[in-house]
Amino acid sequence: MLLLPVLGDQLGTGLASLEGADRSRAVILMAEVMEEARYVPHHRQKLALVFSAMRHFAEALRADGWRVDYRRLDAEGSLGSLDAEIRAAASRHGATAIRMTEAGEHRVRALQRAIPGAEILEDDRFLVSLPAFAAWRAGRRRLRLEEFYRWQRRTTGILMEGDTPVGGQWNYDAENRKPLPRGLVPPPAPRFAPDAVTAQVLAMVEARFPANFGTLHRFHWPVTRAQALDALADFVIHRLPRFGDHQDALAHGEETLFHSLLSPALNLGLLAPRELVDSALAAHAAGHAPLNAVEGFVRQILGWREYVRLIYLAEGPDYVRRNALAATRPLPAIYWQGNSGMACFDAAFAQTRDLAYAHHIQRLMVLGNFALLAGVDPFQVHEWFLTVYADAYEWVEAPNVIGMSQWADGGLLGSKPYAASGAYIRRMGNHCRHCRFDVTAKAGAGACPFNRLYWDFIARNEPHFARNQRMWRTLDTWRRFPPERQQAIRADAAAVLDTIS
Ligand code: FAD
Ligand code: DLZ
Repeated sequence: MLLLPVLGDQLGTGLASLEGADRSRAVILMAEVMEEARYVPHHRQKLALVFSAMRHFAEALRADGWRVDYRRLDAEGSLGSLDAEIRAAASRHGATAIRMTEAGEHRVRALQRAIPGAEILEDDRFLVSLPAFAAWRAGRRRLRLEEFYRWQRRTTGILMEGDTPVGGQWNYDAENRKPLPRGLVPPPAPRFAPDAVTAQVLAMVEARFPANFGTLHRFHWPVTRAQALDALADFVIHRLPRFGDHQDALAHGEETLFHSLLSPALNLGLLAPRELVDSALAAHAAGHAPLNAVEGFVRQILGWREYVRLIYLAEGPDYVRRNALAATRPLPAIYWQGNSGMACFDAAFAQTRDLAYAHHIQRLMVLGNFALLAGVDPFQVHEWFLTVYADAYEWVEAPNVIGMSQWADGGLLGSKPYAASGAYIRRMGNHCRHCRFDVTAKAGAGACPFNRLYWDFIARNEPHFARNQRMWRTLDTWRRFPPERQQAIRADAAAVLDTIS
């Protein structure tokens, strides 16, 4: 008998370990286990999503003729860890072989490798393999998304005409920074009402994880492949056409704008990245979505998503401990309470709590930017982001937090820190009009805290930024401030940091 353990984020039938297996001589093992539920105290919607999607996938496999041994967290005799469940199942079924698809996270990869005799296959649900990346990277002085992305555009031929990019430009970033115009109401994202399986899981999560972060009453995530395909179709029809224009926008009272909300389904394996890319390309070919939208979307999937995963894998398990700016402040309580008084921060917090979702600019330029400016320990920031989102898996979360957002890898992933004052937040949306802090004021109790912290962040990290050409102009501005102004800025930042807990 061949034992085929399938992890909770491997919920697609094209999985390498299932390909070609003889169903009459194989048993699939799926196990809900406390160790996975507790390695961070996941948002309760994340737990419900993973368990519900696992249960639905097990049913789909059975309907497809597979024998599935499904171990529920709330059943008698649950063993607590994936390796204990795999070893017990191997003995229960008299397995003569064990075959698995490699896990996404280093932690679970190590656990898989420790199972004697197990065959571990590369996870080919991604568009670029680690060996291909290693070969491309070899000899390069530095890594940059733009170069990786162009390499992938050339390799795949996606949005290419021969050797030139469709439309003559590699990216349309400059067109993709429009705030939401007054009167434009983004279409609501689809909501998938919980069925009986999900309702049972929601009750289990409510009962067993009462202290975890997040509310459950707005759980509407797709939990099956059919629902995930509906979510994709809905995005392509209703939101993709304006995805590019307002990709970087922030808007008060708008939780999802023109974003796809597909990352939870994609990261579980309910959708494949190529499906997303192809749907966007088809919409463009049919004249339904403009090039700036389609290219912007393709860049997120073919570019960023692949790039961050490969950096995570290549850099190894210690990556999450990098702290290039030597930041040590404990994560402030506002990240758990959402009572900062800053309209942008508290709005991002509230939807994180209620949806287990915030869009990219909220994560990067509000929640991440604040931690960066305040000098929060990047590992604590990493643990928070890994905890609070429905789409959070270390392979994608850690490079975004440690690398992109906190610049804790010293510029391996991104050329300069995503640090900004309140002026950026004001430019990209209308939160500041709803805020009790004054975004036009630079210092003092009533001034926007992003303003009060920005120059202190630059000053604090002067020695690091002196080595970074892209920061020279900013450093130069700081150095031209008269000493008394510099002192006042630093004292004001110290005062705001004292009040943040
Ligand atoms: P859209 O805006 O609709 O984008 C389309 C798709 O592109 C996403 O579904 C996602 O699969 C992909 N994508 C876009 N940007 C990125 C990126 N930077 N890295 C990887 N994939 C990307 N993404 C996660 O999937 N899990 C995480 O835990 C996660 N943590 C993040 C933490 C921080 C601090 C930052 C700055 C970004 C993080 N991201 C994470 C990336 C990005 O913010 C989310 O993928 C995106 O917000 C998901 O929402 P969406 O599906 O509506 O995305
Ligand atoms: C995220 C998660 C959770 C909460 N629970 C389980 C589980 O009980 N069983 C399981 O097989 N997988 C779970 N997962 C997904 C794993 O954590 C995921 O496979 C690893 O993060 C590796 O990427």
